[in-house]
Order: sequence, then structure tokens, then C-alpha cells
Amino acid sequence: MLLDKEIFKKDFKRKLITMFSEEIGEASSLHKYLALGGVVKEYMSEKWMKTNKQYTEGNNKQIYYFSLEFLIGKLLESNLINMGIRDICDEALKEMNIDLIDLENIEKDAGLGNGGLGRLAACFLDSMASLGIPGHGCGIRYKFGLFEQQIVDGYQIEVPDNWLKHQNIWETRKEDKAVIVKFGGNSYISEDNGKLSVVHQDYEPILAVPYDIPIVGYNKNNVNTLRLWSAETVDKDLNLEYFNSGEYLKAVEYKYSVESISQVLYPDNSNKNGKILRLKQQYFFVSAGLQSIIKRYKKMNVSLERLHEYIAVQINDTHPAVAVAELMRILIDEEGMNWDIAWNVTTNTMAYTNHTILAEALEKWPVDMFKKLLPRIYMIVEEIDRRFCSELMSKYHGDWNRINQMSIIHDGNIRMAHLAIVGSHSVNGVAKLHTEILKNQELSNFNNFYPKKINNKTNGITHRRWLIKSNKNLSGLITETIGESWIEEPIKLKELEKYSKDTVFQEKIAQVKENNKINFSNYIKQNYNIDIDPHSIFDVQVKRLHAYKRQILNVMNIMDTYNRLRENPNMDITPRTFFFGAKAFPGYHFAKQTIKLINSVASKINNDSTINGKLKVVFLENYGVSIAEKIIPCANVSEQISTASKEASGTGNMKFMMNGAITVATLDGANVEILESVGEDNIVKFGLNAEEVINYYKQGGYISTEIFNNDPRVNRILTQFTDGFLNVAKDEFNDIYHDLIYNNDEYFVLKDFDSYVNAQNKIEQLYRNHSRWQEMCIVNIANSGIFSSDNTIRQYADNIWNVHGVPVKL
Ligand code: 26Y
Repeated sequence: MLLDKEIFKKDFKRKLITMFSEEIGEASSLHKYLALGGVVKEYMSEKWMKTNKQYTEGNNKQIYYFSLEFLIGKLLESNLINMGIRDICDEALKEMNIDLIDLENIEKDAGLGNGGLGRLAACFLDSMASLGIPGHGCGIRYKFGLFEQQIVDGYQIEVPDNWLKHQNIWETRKEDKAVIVKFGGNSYISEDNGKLSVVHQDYEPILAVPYDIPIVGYNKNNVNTLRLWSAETVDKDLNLEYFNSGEYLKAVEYKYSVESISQVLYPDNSNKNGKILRLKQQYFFVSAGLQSIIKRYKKMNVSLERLHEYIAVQINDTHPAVAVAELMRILIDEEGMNWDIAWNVTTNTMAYTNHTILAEALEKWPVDMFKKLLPRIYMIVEEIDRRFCSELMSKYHGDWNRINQMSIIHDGNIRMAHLAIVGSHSVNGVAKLHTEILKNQELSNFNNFYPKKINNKTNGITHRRWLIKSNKNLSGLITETIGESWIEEPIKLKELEKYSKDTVFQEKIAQVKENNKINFSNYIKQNYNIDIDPHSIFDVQVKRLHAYKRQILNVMNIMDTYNRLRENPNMDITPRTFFFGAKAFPGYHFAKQTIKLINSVASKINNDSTINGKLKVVFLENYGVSIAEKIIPCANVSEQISTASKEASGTGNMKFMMNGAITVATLDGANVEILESVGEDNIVKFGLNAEEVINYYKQGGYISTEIFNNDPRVNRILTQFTDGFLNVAKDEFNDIYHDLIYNNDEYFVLKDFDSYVNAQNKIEQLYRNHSRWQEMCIVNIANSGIFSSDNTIRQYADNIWNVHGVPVKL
């Protein structure tokens, strides 16, 4: 977009006046930020309108990405970049004595997600818009995002993440597009003159109100939509009778109970009400989303029997899997379609992405609960299951065992993954290894029954946020070296490879990293009063806290190094700073203990002056998208150390690689593909591979106490966890100890320890060879282009959605 600086200044000043009746001199930073956002939103509004108009008039196929999580982070800067007006706005604001970065910092992260799955959804939105693909998000407008993490005395404390505290400048409430979602009541088939119809009565109607957020494509006129649904009462906000009798709380009780549906992401589900609330959330946004899709579709005047030619719904993990039954309900009950045609339309519309093989994440809903909350949907699920099982019976005859393993309803539960698989035409894993494990292990029965359904789509990351926005020094250097075509075609980063041995370029790459580290160290000093040596190796593990991700393995290596240093303070090692960032699920005790462990180790080591500052451990509080954008460009070492077979893909691994960090990796998830693309010499791998891990699970043969008894390093470290060495109560880390020793170390931490220590020593050796290290970094950056989510989205578009880009004309 071409923007005249003087016009922008005028627009900005006018916005301050219309919004707040203020001139620049009297406006607070918050008001300036809101006014700037308002102007930027205005600039994109016409494109947004034209995008919608052209998509509709062109009868173009629309993609809807259904997800419980969208971890979008901040939008101001990325919108300015994608619109191509950041530099001009920066200049103009400077001339008015306003620092753009200050304003960008005011924005709150939209943290409507928990980890990789939610961030992937956000990267995909950016890529769809930037490729001109008509693709939109559908989710929940949580009033509170995932909690804000505070660390108090080393423990994680959760406080509400009030991200909507300031006005959300990006969203537009579309009250006129609200729909009703029905819960509870009872449902039955009635017959009238030989004609069957479905009755659903005595239900509770909830109003779903959409809030639309524009998603701007990079250097494109396409502005797609992220539609987030908010739950409200249908005209029952206040009970006047209660109010007038002075019972003020009771008067609004119902309103708050309804609004709880869109109140928080992942409400505690350890009690029954929490479980019901989660299921309510899922049905709520799925039903609202599908209703609004069908409403829009019907304006096109094309038969609903061809819905799948014009609409694709991607189900992000099992959370929106109820979409299969809901679409059937709409087509049959509301549109009068017969079952077989509706089933054909539904299965060809839906596609499901699986993000995990961990049993705990494969959702099941108790039949009793489901039936009570969604009586009509339950009838449909039952019928889908009945028909599916009869197909299974005719193929596998008396093989009851197999049929039991595959049915949707089993043992009083509805298996949502099975519903999603049966109801979709495509089921994809998120990295080659993950997809192979799905095909050959977890979903092998389904792969046998539907030989072509399961396919791979390796994840990706948007290089616009994760390189252009977050690492301006590096992206500037890249453009200076190979020109700017890599921005539109990230695969062209490959052209950097020819400079990998060029010592002048190596030095420039080293300098970029050094500067990033210095800036970050200053930021940490200013905001957290922690001193960091910017010349130390920055070794970073940032991701959700989970046992399979093995933050503990990292801690054990740190303790081992520390123990060696205590014995020999003159040991010749390069100083290293270990960064951790992670939120633990509030109910996940082991994960919370791990945070306390990391902080206890940090406090022990950081306060020990005898080791001459050679080791430092920093826990980055409240890790999220914005902190990731700060730390990733500084990393020298990327910790991707999950138990092989457990990490479906990982996407942090790709972000680090793209920013020139060297990966310490198990052969897990997309690490395998990173290795393929950079070659064995440019990554440091270690540990059991997936096959070995799976064989141990199947056949046994691993005994963690053997390692505990035979490896004095392991013995010493685990003893230090529990003997008061870390200045905490002796039983503080009992559960961790218990898991590793008495529960036989489910994630092979002790088994991989020796190999991991060797890998870390290798890192140390490689880092000492300055030129060799820089060469590795360059090779990593140069080969990261295939991990751009643009590449991933092209594959979804070609192989699952059958959709093409639609350039919007102004
Ligand atoms: C419903 C509840 C039990 C649940 C909540 C959140 C289950 C799963 C999740 C989130 C899962 C997640 O973030 N998975 C990650 O998805 C990424 C994107 O595909 C992968 O890169 C990563 O390996 C996987 O752990």
C-alpha cells in the first residue's frame, strides 16, 4: 500500500480527536496506541470489504480453520509490516516525537492458546492471507486467555490473563450475524402423515455473537477473517424481579453462567462441571461457525449438495470434531437432506489434523454427559457409529476385537478422534515421522480400512513473524546479501548457502547474533534486573512444560556441568546461559514441580560465586509469543530433546533454525526433517530413536534403576534433588524422583542422559571453532525455507482443500 506521510499524520491526529478528543501533546501512550491501531484498521477496511465481496461474488471456495486455540500474539507491528507501511509510519510518528516501538509494546498478546497447536493456527492464518487463499479462522473469543504466569519463590502462580483490558482495536462485533446454539432439552423423531421429522424441545438457547478480526496478507490486497464467538444470553441479562427485591447477585447469575462458556481457555476439567463446560465450549463455537458458514453459502444460490465444492473445514485436533455431527444435523434437520447425501457432503467437507499420539490428549466424552448436553447430536453420532460398525462388520466379519478398537462409541465413551477420522476425507499428521507412527501404530486399523485417508503435512512457521518481524538485523543482512526475493519465496534462502564458508559473511552473521544477544541482555536487565553475560552461549529451551519434552534432561545436564565445575572451577568451558520458558497446565503437578526444580537449580547455581560466572540459569516468566519473538533471535543452541516418537512435530525447532541456532535434537517430530535438510554435520543429534523407544514400550527391557545404580553422575544428581542440596525441603521433588526411579522413567530421561551429555560436549567443541560454528548457522538459515508455513499451506491447498489463491483487486 502506498501511504503519504503527511496524510498519515493528519489521519492519526484526527483519530486521536475522534476517539478521545485529545491532541498529541495531551494524549497518553495508550491513547496514541489505540488511535494508531484505529488508523491502521481503517486503512485495511476497504480491502477487507472488497475481499469479502470478491470471494462471494466469485463463488470462490472458502476454507475454515476450526480451532479451540489461536495464539496470535500482537498484531500492530505485523499488520504494519504486511501492509508495507511500517517504515513510513515510523518516520511520520518520529516527526511527531512518538516512538512506534513504545506504542507496539503497549498491545497485549492475544494468548488464546497454549502451545504449538494454537501458534500453528495463527501461522496458517498469516500464510493463507499472504498466499491470497480465501481461508478464515473460527474459534472462541475467550475473555481471558491462557493464564498469566508469575513465578513466586520458584513456583508458578496463575493469574487471569486480562488481554481485553484495553479496548481490542482489531475486532469488530457483528451483532447482526449472531446465531443461536441449543443445549440440553430432549430430542426425538416424530412422524406426521408418514413424514419423519426431528423434534428438539425444552433446550436452552445461547446467543453466539461473532467478533471478526482482519487477517492481512503480506503485500496482498487479501484481508481474511478470524471469527471468534462470544456467548451471551438471549435477552436475559438481568432478572428484574430478583433485582428489585434486592438480590443483585441472583439477578445476574444466569448471565454469568452463560458467559462462562467463552470466559476462559481450558477451564479446569478435574470436576464434572469443568468437563461439561469444555464440551459446551466445543459445541458452542462449532455450531455457531457452521451455522454462519451455511447462512453465507445459501446466499450463493448453489445446491447444498455441492457444499464441499465451495467449503472446506479443517478440524484442528479433536477439539472441534463434533463438527462432523453438527454439519449432519444442519443438513438433515434444517435443510431436509437425506442421510446418504448429507454424509457425502459432510465427509467431503471435513478434514482432520492430528497433533499428538499421547493417549491423554485423545479426547473421549462420557456418553451420559454428551447425551444430556447434546441430545440430538448424540442421536447422530450413534447413527454414524452404527453405520460405520456395520461397514466394519462386512469387511472384517467376526473380528470383534478390531471392531471394538475402531468403533466411535466404546465402553460408555465417545472417541472424538474416531468420529473425526470416520467423518473426514483427509486425516493428516504434522511431520513425516509422526504420520508414519499414526499409519503404522496408533491408527493402523484405520489406515487398513481407509488406505488413502491418512497423509502427511509437515508443519511450518510464518517467516514473516519469525524472521522479518522478530529478527530485523538478520533479515536485513539476508536481503543485503541475496536480494529480497526470499521474502515472497522463502525457499530462496537457499542462496545463502554459497556464503557459508565466506569468512566475511560469517563475521556478519556472528555480529547479528551478538547484537541481538546484547539487546536482549539489556532488556532483561531493565525489566527483570537479571544480569546476563551476552558473550556466553545462549542455550534455549522454550515450549510447553511436559514430561515428554524432558526439561528435566536439560536440568540434569546443567547439574552435571555444575558438579564438574564445583570440583574444578578452572575447568575450561565457554560460559553458558541456559534459558527456560514454559507454562505448566494448572492441574499438571509434575510439570509444576519441574518449574520449581528449574528455579531451585537456577538459584543454587546463580548464587555460587565459585564457578566464576561460567554457568547461569534463567527462567523466563510468562513465556508466550512476544517473549518467543525476543529470545529466539538470540539463541545459539536450540533444545529439541523430546523422547523420540512423542513430539508430533514441534515448530519451535523450525523458528530457531531459521534464526541461525544449532539444534540439539532427538530424532523426533520435524527434527528428523531438519536433519534431512541441513545434513548430519549441521545438527547435533543424540538419544534413542523412535523405533527403539517403541520397542522398549512393547517389549520391555529398560530398567531405570540400573542406570541410577551404575552411573555415578546420575546417582549424584538425583540425590541432590532430594537431600536438601537445592535449599528446598527434602521431599520437594519426591514426585520427580519417584517417576524417574520407581515408575521406571517413562520418558527415558536416564537412558538418554549419557548420550545427551556427549551431545552437549560436542556443542562446546563446535562452538570453539568460530568459523565452523558460523558455517553451521548459515547452513541452517539457508535450509529453513521449506519450513515456511507458506509451503505447508500450499500442500493443504493442493492436496486437501483443492483451492487456489484469489488475488483481490481494488
Ligand atoms: C484437550 C486437551 C487435553 C489438549 C489441549 C491442548 C490436548 C492437546 C493440546 C495441545 C496440543 C499441542 O499443542 N500439540 C502440538 O501441536 C504442534 C502443532 O502441530 C506440534 O508441533 C507439537 O508437536 C504438538 O505437541
